Formats: sequence, C-alpha cells, structure tokens
Amino acid sequence: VKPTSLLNSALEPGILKDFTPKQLKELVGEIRARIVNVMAVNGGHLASNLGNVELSVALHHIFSSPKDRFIFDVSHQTYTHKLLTGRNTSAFDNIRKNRGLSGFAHPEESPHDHFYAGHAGTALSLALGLAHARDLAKSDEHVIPIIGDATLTCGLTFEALNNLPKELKRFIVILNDNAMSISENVGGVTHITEELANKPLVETLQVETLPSFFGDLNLPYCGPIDGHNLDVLLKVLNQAKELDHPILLHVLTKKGFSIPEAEQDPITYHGAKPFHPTTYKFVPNPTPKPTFPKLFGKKMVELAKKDPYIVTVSPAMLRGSCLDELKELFPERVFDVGIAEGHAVTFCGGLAKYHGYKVVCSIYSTFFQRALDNLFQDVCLQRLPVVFAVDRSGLAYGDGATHHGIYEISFLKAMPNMVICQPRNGQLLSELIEAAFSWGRPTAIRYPNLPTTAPAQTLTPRPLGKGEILHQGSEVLIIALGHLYTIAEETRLLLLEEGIEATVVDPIFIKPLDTHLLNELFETHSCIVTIEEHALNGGLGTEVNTFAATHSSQVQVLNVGIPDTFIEHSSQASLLEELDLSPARLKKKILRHFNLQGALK
Ligand SMILES: Cc1ncc(C[n+]2csc(CCOP(=O)(O)OP(=O)(O)O)c2C)c(N)n1
Repeated sequence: VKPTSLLNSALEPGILKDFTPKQLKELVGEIRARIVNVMAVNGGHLASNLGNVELSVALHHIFSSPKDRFIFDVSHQTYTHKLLTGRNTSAFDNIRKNRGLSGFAHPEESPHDHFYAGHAGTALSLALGLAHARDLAKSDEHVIPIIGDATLTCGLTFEALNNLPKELKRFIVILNDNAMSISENVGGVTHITEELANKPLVETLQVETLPSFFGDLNLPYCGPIDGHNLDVLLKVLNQAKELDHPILLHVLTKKGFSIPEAEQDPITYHGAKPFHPTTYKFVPNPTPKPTFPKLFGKKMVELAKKDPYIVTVSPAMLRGSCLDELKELFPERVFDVGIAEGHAVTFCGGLAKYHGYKVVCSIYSTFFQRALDNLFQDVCLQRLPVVFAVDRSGLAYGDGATHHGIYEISFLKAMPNMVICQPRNGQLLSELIEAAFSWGRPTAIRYPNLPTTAPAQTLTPRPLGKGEILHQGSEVLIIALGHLYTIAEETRLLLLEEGIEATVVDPIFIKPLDTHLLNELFETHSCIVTIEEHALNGGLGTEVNTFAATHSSQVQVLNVGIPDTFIEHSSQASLLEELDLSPARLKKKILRHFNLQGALK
C-alpha cells in the first residue's frame, strides 16, 4: 500500500462516507504525515492542524459537506478539511505561497468553505445567521460551527451565544478545546472549560440536563469527549445529528498531537517556521537580523526596567509581538486580555486615566480594526495618551487578505488628536517609542514584521511631526513610508542612471504631516511620488494629495501603494512586484507617469 493511497482516494467527502472505521484511522495517519511534510517546507499553523485531524475526518464522515455547513472559527485549522474536499493537490504543497492554497478558509477555493475567516470569534454569529436563514427557507441541513477554546475569550462569541434560541435545530457547536490560545489561554472563562474538561470523558451522547454554563445559555452540553478517539467521535456525532435542539460538543484535543516536540511546545509550533520533517528541528535562519517586533519587545524590557509606570496590554498576541520576556520579568505590568481587541483598547483607557501610568497597547494592525469605536470614545475622546504599537502593519504575505495590515491609517487619522508615525528602522522605532510618551497624545507607531537594523546606543529625541530628508536631489521627490525607504533609495539609484536626481524623504509622521518640510520641497520639486504598504484609499498618499491640493505651486503627485481591491497571499517579492513597489517597477512607473522617458539614455 502506498503511504498516501487512502488520502489520494478520499479526494471528495462523498467517497469518505464508504470508508470503514479502520480505513478512517489509517487515513488519519496519512493526513498527519501529509500535513507535516508540507508544513516542514512551507511553515504554517502546524500544532492546531495536527490537533483536529480525527475531528475533521469524523465530521466529514458523518455529515455531508457542503450541504451541511462546517464553519471554522479563525479557520487556521482547516488543513484536514481542505485535504478531504478535493484539495489534496499541488496547490496544497504550495499552501500560503504564490498560487498555492490559502492557509485559511477561502470560498473561492472550494464550495466547502463558506466564509473567509482569519479574525477570531466570528463562527458562532455566522453560523447562527445561516441557521436562521435556513429555517426561514424551510431547509434541513446541519450548521456546525467549530470553535476553539480561545474563541470563548471573544466578546463576539458571547454576543452570539446570547442570541441562541433553545429550539434551534440541526445546530451543533463543536468546542475544540486544546486548552491553548496561541499562548496559554487566559481569563475566567478558561476556568469554566478547564473544570468541564476535568470531568470523566463521555463515550456516547449524554446531554447534560443539570444547570450548567452553556445549558443556561440555551446550549445543552455534552462532554468532555476525547478528540483523538475516532470511534467515540463517530458515535457521538452520529447521535448528535438526530437531536431536535442545539448542542455543544466539548471535544478535547491536543495541539501538535503525535509530534512530541510540538505537543511540548505548542506555542512555538502554532505558527511554525519551516522545520526538518523527521527531527522537527527548525531550519536555522542563515542571516538572523532583528525584526521590528523583536526590537519592540527588547525596547519594552529596557523601558519597563527603568520606569515602574510602564504597563503593556496585548490581546492574545504576546508571542507574536515579542512580549514573552517582558511578561516573564514584569508579570504584573503586562496584561494579556485574550482575543478581545475592543476590550484591550477600552481597558487601556482605564489604565491611562489613572494618573501617571504610561500605557502601551501592542496590537496587530489587522485586529486593531475590531476596536475602532473603543479607540474613538474610550481613548481619543477622553484625550488619553495611550501608545499603540501597531504590529504587522503592511502586507501579511503568507496569511493573505484577512491579515494584511493596510487599513489602519485610514481609520486612525479620522480621530482628532491622534498621532500616526512609522519608523524606517530599529533606531527610529526606539526613538519614537521613547518620544511618544512626551507628546501627551494617543499615538500609533506602526511597523511590519520584517528584519531591520538594530538601534545604535545614542538616540535622538524625536520632535512631533517632523520628517527627514534622506537624500537631497531635485525635480523628483519620493516620499517613502517606513521600511520602504530602502525601495526608495534603490529607485533613486536607478533613476540616477537615467540622469535624474531624486530626493528621498521619510515623512516619519502621517499625522501630523510635516507640512513645513513639504512646503519647502514642493517649491523645488514638481514630480512627487508617495510609496507605502497601506491602502491608497486613506493612506499617506491621500494625506499628501490633500496637502498638495492646497499648495500654490504646480505639483503632480503619483501615489503607489495598495489599490482598492483585496490582496491574496503571496511571497513578499511577488506582491511588491505586482504593486509596483519593486525598485525596477517603481522606476518605470515614475518615468512613465511624469513623462520623463525623454530622460532615458
Ligand atoms: C480577532 C483576532 N485576534 C487575534 C487573532 C490571532 N490568533 C490566531 S489563532 C489564535 C488562537 C486561537 O486559539 P483557539 O481558537 O483556541 O484555536 P487553536 O489554535 O488553539 O486550535 C489567535 C489569538 C485572530 N486570529 N483574530
């Protein structure tokens, strides 16, 4: 028997229905091997995907997707589901890469994926909406939201639970409980699931009738169920299918199941880097350079050591935001509030109101979107000087459309008083963090998860709203946001080959924009180029255009950034190329746009 024979024959879920339990178990092993082999090369969400193989196989065996609808929360754990729904192809080999599958649910990939997902806590609300529409349409399919234990730290999940009618039929909530978020799960709700998980395992459907946390919310409970026992899963799901009321099945799984290294360190293997397929050791990075998030984490340790008033808040992203060391050294001054961005921001408002505390909210750009109103009312309107370290700003190459951090300038700049800045390197990151506390205004410091240079020992104090000329030329002015100054520099050199001497400016601040500097430069330059890893709608370019419209001299502005469309996952190089953000493409675009071709040799 070839090692992948069953998996190869299980291309569609219909075929899976005829598999015997023995074959299903064999299939589970094949799927794990397939996931490990691909993740070893590409990296990806290894631990969560190894944890739910039995569960996903059982769901596909018992139910009929896509008629019955599986709604995965976050959907980073859909690899088995993908393999069982016609996607065990070369596109799976290239998952998260150019022309490969998405690492998340993706409706354009397959009718078995009903929603795009990537931001946590949406599955219950989406599933409830579907189930209500199904009932209005008098249809009879099952709706099955599959949520992680960390989903229960999202307010959105509770809003959905609060709306669950007790007579809702064919609604099976699968709580895939591996006791972990990315880091350890946090908060009071964790104690509820822990307590339930410690009860004796059930091996058949037993609907709890005693008052219970979920039962009181109209969601009868069954569990805990061993999520790696396929026979039990098949039995319980089969029985749950026949119920005439909603049910929550509490399924216990282990992150990284079957690989001891991943089981022991599920945090590192959550979003795993490429690793050796048999030793599971990570492939060493040949040229390790510090990244913006790493330098941020280091800076926070340095500041917290000096200043007992520094407090930091993270919504469930301590590891990704490089705050583990800070948390270890100053546990009482670092708050992981769970997957609760709205609460994180409002909570920061509370912390900052208490006289003297310097509050840093470390938050991914894409998840900051959740907290817009909290930012407006509970921080900005209160005139509280919270510093937002906006991580993963820019394109989230492998993660794709759900994760790009390319919208936050547009909503942040609508807030009166807000400061928005972006450092081009580690030195500036350090200087901006230090300076931000002196400005006394809510401040967003945005940076990508990219390598950069470490700061030197001496730091320059950074005045609010001051940009910097990095290279003085004439005629063409390139205003480059943050790390893109390297692209601007390389483009400048390419333009020089054509006899064009461009000026390169780092605005540092998007709000307040350095209008004084721009005023001067607009007098001596007629071709203005803005480049940014942000949506063109509402980004740096828009700010510069608004300024240019009020300026007396005749300048033409070319904005280069992300167009008004959703951007799929791909490699950094190919995305930058497509967006004309590679030096060669940018040079061509500049020459064409300003009709400078005459300058070509
Ligand atoms: C709104 C939002 N905030 C943060 C994240 C980052 N994130 C991705 S997966 C994850 C943990 C998910 O844990 P759980 O739902 O229990 O699933 P598991 O990976 O443990 O299977 C987090 C915090 C996110 N996807 N969405």
